[in-house]
Amino acid sequence: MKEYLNLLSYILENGRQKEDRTNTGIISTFGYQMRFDLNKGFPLVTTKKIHLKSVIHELLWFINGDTNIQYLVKNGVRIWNDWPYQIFKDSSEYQGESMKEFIDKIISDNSFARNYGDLGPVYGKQWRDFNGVDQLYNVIDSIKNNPNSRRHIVTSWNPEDIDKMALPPCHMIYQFYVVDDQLSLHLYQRSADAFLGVPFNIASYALLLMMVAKITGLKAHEFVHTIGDAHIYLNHVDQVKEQISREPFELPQMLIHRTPSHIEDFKYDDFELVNYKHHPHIKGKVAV
Ligand code: UFP
Repeated sequence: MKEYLNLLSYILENGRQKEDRTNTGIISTFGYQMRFDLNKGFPLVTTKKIHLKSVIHELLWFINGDTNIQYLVKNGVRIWNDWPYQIFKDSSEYQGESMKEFIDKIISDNSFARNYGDLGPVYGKQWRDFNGVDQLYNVIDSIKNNPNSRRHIVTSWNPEDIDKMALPPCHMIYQFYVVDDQLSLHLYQRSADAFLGVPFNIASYALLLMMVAKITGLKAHEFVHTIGDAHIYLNHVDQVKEQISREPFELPQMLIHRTPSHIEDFKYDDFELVNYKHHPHIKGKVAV
C-alpha cells in the first residue's frame, strides 16, 4: 500500500491550508490518482488496522438499495449514525435519549426506524433506482453482453435528489472496463478525507470490483481511484505522520467463497480476508 502512503505524503508536501464546511480546517490538494492491481493482493491499508466488517456490510447495504441505518446498526456498523441522531435530536419526539438509546430503538422498533433511520436517497437508492433506473443491474448486463462498451457507468450524483440526502455522494461515479477476460473499475471521488475515509473507500470499491467480476465471469484486474479534493484534516496531521513512518506489510488476500447468480445475493459470510498483517489502530476524530 505504498500508493496510499504516497497520497498522504503528497498532500502534506503540496497541500494548501484551507477552511472547510466542518470548521476543522484541512490541508488540501486537487486532483490525484492511485492504481491498485488486485493481482498483487487485496488493497487494505496495513499501516493501521482497518475494520473491514463495516466496509463489507455497508457495501452489501448499498447493493441492496437500502438507505436505512437499521440494517447497519443491527450488524454493529456505526459509520452513518451521526446524521439521523442529529435529526432526531432536533425533533419534537426527542426526550434526551443518548446515541446508544437512539440506536437501540432503531434496532428494536421498526416504525421508529422508518421515521428516524432513513438517510434519504443516498448511494443505495441511486445505484438501484435513479429516477426509476436500476443502474447496477444494467451495468452488469452490459458488461456481460457488450463488454467493449465505453458506457459501463453508475452514478450517484442525482442533482434533483442532493438536497434530500444526509450527505451528497463523495464517491459519486464509477465506470467499468473490460479487456480480454479482465475487468477494471475506475472511481471518481469528489472529496476525500485521506486519513479516515480513503482506506475504507479503497477497500469498498476493490471489493465491489471483485464481486462484479465474479458475477460476470471475469477476472478482477485494476481499481483506479481518482480524487478531486484530497485532504487531511488538521487534527489528523500527527496521526498521518505516524502512519507514514510505518513500514507497510504484504497485502492480505480476499477470498470470495461463492458465486451467486445475482449481485444482491452475496452474504457477509461469503467473504474471508486472509493473511491480514497490520500495524496497531490509530485514533482520529471524524469531522461532521
Ligand atoms: N468522506 C470520505 N469518504 C466517504 C465519505 C465521506 O472521505 O466515503 F462518505 C469525507 C470527505 C469529506 C467529508 O471530508 O467526508 C464530506 O464532506 P463534504 O461533503 O463537505 O465534502
